[in-house]
Amino acid sequence: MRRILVIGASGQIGCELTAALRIKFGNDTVIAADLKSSPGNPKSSGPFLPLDVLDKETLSVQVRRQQVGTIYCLAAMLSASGEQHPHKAWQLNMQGLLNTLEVAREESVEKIFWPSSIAVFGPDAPKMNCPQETKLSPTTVYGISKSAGEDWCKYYHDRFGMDIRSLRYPGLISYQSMPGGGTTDYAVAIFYAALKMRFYQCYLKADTHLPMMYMDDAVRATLELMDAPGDKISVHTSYNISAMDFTPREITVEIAQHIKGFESFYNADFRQAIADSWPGSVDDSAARKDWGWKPKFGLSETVEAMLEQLKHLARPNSAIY
Ligand code: NAD
Ligand code: AKB
Repeated sequence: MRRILVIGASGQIGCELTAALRIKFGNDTVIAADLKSSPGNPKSSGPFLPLDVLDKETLSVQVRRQQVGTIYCLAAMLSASGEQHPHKAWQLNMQGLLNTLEVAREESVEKIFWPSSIAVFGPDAPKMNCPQETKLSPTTVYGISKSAGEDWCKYYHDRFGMDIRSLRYPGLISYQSMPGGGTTDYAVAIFYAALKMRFYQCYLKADTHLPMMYMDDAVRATLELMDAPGDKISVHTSYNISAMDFTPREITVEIAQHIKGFESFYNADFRQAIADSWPGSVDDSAARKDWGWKPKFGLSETVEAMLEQLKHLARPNSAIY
């Protein structure tokens, strides 16, 4: 079997996706690559390659030398950091993808996964149940790079017949590593604040509705999409996928069911405008129809799972029930 290369393997998704791929295909088959290595996770022990996705020559040499047949290209700068460093975000998000696509074409890589985001949608898209096909018009550099990236993926598929698959992830909620510079990061930070301090200072307004997903569902969706027979894939830009959608007020109420007295305070910053430009929920019927997507975690299951995994952070006198 040709090997699997995960670029951006030390990030929020990368560390969990790499672990899941190693369980499925074996440790030595899956090469984790990143600028930096991740803190040791016994499940994710296996080869690590220091790699800059912007260095096309080295990427090319490694894909050939390591006999790579599948690439997961996760390296990117997310929405909030992207607005602080627009040119750096564009360079990493676009050139990183183009290097991956071009090396994959030159080295006959069989399959590529590249994540898009709900950030492809802008204020002109429907706010609720946002359809697969609609006017995108993103207003952030991150969203523009994801929208252009989707078109590049379709171009390489249409022109060169390459097998490239993609999901428009919503905000992802996980406990193994902290999220890196997104607008939806509050939905992770809130658990740490709830357990350690019993209050959370939120940078979004209380009624900001956004689509979200628990990491177990996101990893499973990725593996299921990559396993689907090629003739089931009808979307060659990127699939909408959905699991739950909620506001900061709603997740606060849900967490307070488990942590007595927990409350959030709201002080919106520049990330409010980013969140306001995105839909509150998306329609994932194409993913459900084409390759059988079905989420397992809603808001209450996610809150229970996160609190169970992070309960060691709770203050000794905290009442978690
Ligand atoms: P992250 O910021 O946690 O991880 C990105 C990783 O890429 C980091 O480990 C970083 O060191 C690495 N990286 C940065 N520059 C690199 C370079 N030049 N070469 C190699 N590696 C480099 O991001 P994440 O949350 O894990 O997101 C992964 C992908 O999923 C991104 O493309 C992101 O746009 C997409 N996505 C994430 C979410 C989410 O909520 N986490 C939602 C939608 C889409
Ligand atoms: C972000 O907030 O930037 C990411 C995303 C939804 O793409 N979590």
